Amino acid sequence: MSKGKVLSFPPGFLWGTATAPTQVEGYIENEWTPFIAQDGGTCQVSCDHYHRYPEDIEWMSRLGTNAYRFGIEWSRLQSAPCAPLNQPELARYIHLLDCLKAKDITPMVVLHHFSNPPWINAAGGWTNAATVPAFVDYVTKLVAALKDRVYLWNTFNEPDTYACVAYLLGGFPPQRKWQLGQFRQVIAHMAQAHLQVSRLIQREGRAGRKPEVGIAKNWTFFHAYQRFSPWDRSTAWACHYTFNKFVLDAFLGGGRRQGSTFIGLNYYGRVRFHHFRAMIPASGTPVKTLRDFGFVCDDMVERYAEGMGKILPYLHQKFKLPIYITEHGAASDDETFRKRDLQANLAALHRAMAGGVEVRGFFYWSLLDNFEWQFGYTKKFGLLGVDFSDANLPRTMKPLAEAYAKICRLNSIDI
Ligand code: GCO
Repeated sequence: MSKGKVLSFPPGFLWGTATAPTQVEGYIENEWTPFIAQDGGTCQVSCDHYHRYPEDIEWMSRLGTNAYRFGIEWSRLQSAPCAPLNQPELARYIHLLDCLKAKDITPMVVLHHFSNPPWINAAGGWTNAATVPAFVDYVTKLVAALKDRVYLWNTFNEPDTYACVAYLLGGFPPQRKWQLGQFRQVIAHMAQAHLQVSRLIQREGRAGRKPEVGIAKNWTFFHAYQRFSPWDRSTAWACHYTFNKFVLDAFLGGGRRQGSTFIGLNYYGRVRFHHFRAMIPASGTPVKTLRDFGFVCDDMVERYAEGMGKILPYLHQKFKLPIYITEHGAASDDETFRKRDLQANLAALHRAMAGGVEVRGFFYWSLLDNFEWQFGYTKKFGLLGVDFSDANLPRTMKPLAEAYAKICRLNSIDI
């Protein structure tokens, strides 16, 4: 129920949407191409954003967004280590950037979002130290080609999620389990690559304004379901240590902070542990069971809007860098629930900003219903629905999209 209060955001605040190449483009040759998700789906066509980005940009404009966070797929641009960039593929991304510009939509380019060229995977992916110079070579060429059009660069999307799900939980290719050493190697190599390319971007990049660069860190709160259970508490602590603390230190600890001009925060909610079990739908506990425990969840994790109000001041005080919410969203068929979730999270965001945290933009995950990795097409995060049963993949506005369009247009929320 609205209390009739309006919370305004500062002029120039970026209101955007976010996607990732493997999740929306289709016609991609990377480790996900042969991967069959739990629902039998593959990323092979997905939303066909590869061909249909002009139409999708029209939708963004209709939504009133002024920013778009999307990935550039390395496997399209280089066929071998240090190869020159594939010119037709580069031209397609340049055209996409020009279409955005024509609609006054600011691009934020993601350089790595859970996928690698096949020749990188064949050589051990990010467990191999040689991937670092290969990535630096790629980014050097890409930045030279795009620097007049792009000033916002996001190097790695959720390195913690990638390394964890690929090397500890076995959900992403190469589907390894409990390889803690490899998990740490991947993080260490990505952190080295981040430092090298972010120095390069800060030195080289120019798009009429100073380049900005940072990672997107997925922050999840890990809590014990029973506050006094030593088992639940130690599991929660171990997850917090491994996925939040260790990863933030690797990328931003000590002098490494200078490598970033911002922090990208992907924030969805929390995971509580009960008898060593993660009490979230994404780990297989049904939403209905969780409801009986009194949890409020979307189809993935527990919602925890107050966490948005906690993590922002924490990151601000610790790193003194501006923040972009590079992802927030909810997967559900219940649009009323999604609207409430968005409103609660934006209200917490607004409070944090009023308390002095500099947040420059918010990107809703996601523009489109899409290929949600190991879960396939069952998790509906889109502002726009996509009918995957129709070969034409028609897009339609969901009620949440109307609500988000109003927020973008007015640069404010009603609570
Ligand atoms: C991630 C990614 C996105 C997901 C989104 C919803 O967090 O895994 O950045 O690719 O689709 O977060 O789970």
